[in-house]
Amino acid sequence: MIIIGEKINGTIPSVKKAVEERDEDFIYNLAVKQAEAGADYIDVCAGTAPDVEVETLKWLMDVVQDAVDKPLCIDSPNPKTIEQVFKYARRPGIINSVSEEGNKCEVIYPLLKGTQWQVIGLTCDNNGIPSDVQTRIDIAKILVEKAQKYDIKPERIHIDPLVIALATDNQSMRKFVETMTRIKKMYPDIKITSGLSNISFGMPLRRTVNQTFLTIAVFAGMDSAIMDPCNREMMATLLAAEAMAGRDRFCRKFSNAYRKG
Ligand code: THG
Repeated sequence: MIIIGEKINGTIPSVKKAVEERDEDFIYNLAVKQAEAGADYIDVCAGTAPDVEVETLKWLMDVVQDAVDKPLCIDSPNPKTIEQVFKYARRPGIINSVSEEGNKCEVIYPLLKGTQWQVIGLTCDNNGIPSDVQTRIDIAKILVEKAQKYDIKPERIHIDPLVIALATDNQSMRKFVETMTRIKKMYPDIKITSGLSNISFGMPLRRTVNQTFLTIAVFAGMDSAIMDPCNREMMATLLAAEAMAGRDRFCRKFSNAYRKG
């Protein structure tokens, strides 16, 4: 599993405060802790108003890159922001994200041409998140076909099928799995990613629901996860699910992580 550490996100109150106070130690520690816990990429999201987003994101990127060697996952809904901060990344990472909303692909894809950067593609467009599987697949197809024009191969693309809360649509998990399965059949080298907490909005016992989501998603073949690697229960669930999915020979990773003594 490719782990994208989600904790440096300005929508989390403690992070928002640290960002406003330019508390370098706080952000530095979040980066180090996530890297030590197993993050492969460190997501950075300013979560601020667009007028200060570039400045904020540049600061976050500098602090994280001084702290750890892990590549960044640059998280912004504004393609113009990503375009402006892109040059401050010291190594190729992941752009989070493009979609069929507005002109995102047209702004982002040219930046990635001829690089090793990867990109997350959300299956939504100007009409929002489709509730049906077929429209999501159609959007994923457009995102991949547009990418091909810039020599961005499917192996550099993570499709995020955008899980809808189970409390809103009781078929949401089934739709997620079907979307993932069909996209992977079309593009065997593509990666499927997701956040882990969207499924449980509006439900009690959210942690349990999120862990169950992860278990099923891993078993169904999810390749990357935007998650909190410092959440020990979630990480244990991940390793157990990978073992059950046949992705951990001799349960070695699981045993090495949790065997006593
Ligand atoms: N898809 C893509 N990008 C995304 C998301 C997605 N970026 C943002 C978001 N969803 C993923 N990031 C977060 C970050 C923090 C939390 C949830 C999603 C969060 N954190 C709590 C905290 O830190 O206080 C609790 C963490 C925990 O207990 O596990 O809720 O879906 N492409």
